[in-house]
Amino acid sequence: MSDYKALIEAVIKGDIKTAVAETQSVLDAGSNARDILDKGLIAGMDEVGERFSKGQMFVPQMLRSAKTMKECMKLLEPFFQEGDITSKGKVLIGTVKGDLHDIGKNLVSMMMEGAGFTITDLGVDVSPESFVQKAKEVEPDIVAMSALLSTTMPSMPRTIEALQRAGIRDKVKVMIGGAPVTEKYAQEIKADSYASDAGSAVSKAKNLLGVS
Ligand code: B12
Repeated sequence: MSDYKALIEAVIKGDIKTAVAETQSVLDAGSNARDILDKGLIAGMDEVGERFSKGQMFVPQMLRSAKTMKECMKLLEPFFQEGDITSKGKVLIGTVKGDLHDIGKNLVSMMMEGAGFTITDLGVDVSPESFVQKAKEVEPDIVAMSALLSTTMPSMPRTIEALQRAGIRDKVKVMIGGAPVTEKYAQEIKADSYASDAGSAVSKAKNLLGVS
């Protein structure tokens, strides 16, 4: 059993050098990438969120922790690739308008890509119009939206309405996620699916499209 204490501490401190070295060292010691992600990196970011809520950490430190996590994720990325040859389906993904959080969205993209989906990533702060425009262009099977702020969640139903107005709502499945998003909210806004983490996002996407 690996101990992720040092990695968690390095993520909280935003100490990129130590965090990257720790990630490599637990990988070398035989830990699996999924464990490192969940029990090391995400556990560290959860603590960052807690401290931010309590006023013990501020935006610049939060940003530094986010950068640290991103650098560590680069080392884990190859382990999430399953190497499928044929695409399981096309996914258009983005973080909704007004929202700049992209770590979770990138993780979902990465895991989906690893599981064999073809990803078009619109990045962050994506307006309903941009989702619609790109959806017309790439004709995705799934439109996936991420929101990390309760204030940006309403952009999800707005995007669904925009897809409806453009006549493409029936041609795509809509999947949503992000820390404040819930299953109940997904039902309220008539999204087709919700997932609480990147792993279940993959299995739910497969279910939605009926692929294995
Ligand atoms: C890092 C961070 C930042 C960074 C973001 C850097 C980046 N490039 O992403 C920076 C510093 C920029 C930032 C800024 C702000 N932040 Co911030 N941030 C965080 C923090 C600490 C971590 C988020 C994170 O990356 N988590 C790790 C990832 C892996 O988890 P995740 O995003 O939840 O994603 C997982 C699931 O949710 C799911 N998922 C995510 N997206 C999707 C999409 C789909 C389709 C599916 C199926 C699943 C899915 O799968 C993911 C992987 O398992 C959180 C606290 C927290 N613990 O969530 C606060 C937090 C989200 N931030 C918060 C706030 C308030 C802000 C600011 C308003 C602060 C300010 N005063 O300026 C700004 C807003 C900027 C903006 N306009 O977006 C609040 C939000 C409160 C709320 N509910 O509205 C939080 C909760 C902190 C807190 N406790 O108060 N933040």
